[in-house]
Amino acid sequence: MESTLSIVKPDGVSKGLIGEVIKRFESAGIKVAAVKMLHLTKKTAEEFYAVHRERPFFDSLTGFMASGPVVVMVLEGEEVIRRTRDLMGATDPKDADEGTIRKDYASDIEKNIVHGSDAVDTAREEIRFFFSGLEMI
Ligand code: 3AN
Repeated sequence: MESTLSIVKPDGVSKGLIGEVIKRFESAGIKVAAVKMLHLTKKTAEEFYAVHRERPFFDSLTGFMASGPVVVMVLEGEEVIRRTRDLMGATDPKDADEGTIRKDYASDIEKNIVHGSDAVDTAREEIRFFFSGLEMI
């Protein structure tokens, strides 16, 4: 059993897609182990995306992530990291496969609706960033 962190980003929340994103995951047999809504500060978004600190899009990305509420969740299942990312589609919606969340709803590479951890170690760190053990089922 594997765990991952997913975020419905501010564009997903404002477009009314919280339920749709969770439905895509649950319909694939993925379990929601924890979920909450937050409005990140710019500083918290910068801490979360610290690996991208040197990238040219860092300021814009973290500003966007702090622009409205997000829904953060812990997902569980076999190979859930890869499966979640398959359901999300490529980072840039122009490259995303048909039927993926980003292909269907994302407007561009920054406002791409949803986040999913990319590896076991980053998933562990990202889950710990947002959730205490007590908050997980
Ligand atoms: P993913 O979320 O698909 O794992 P990462 O980890 O490479 O993608 O990038 C993290 C986030 O940074 C993306 N979800 C996207 O919002 C943003 N991002 C990545 N590349 C760019 C870019 N070239 N321009 C603007 N934003 C980007």
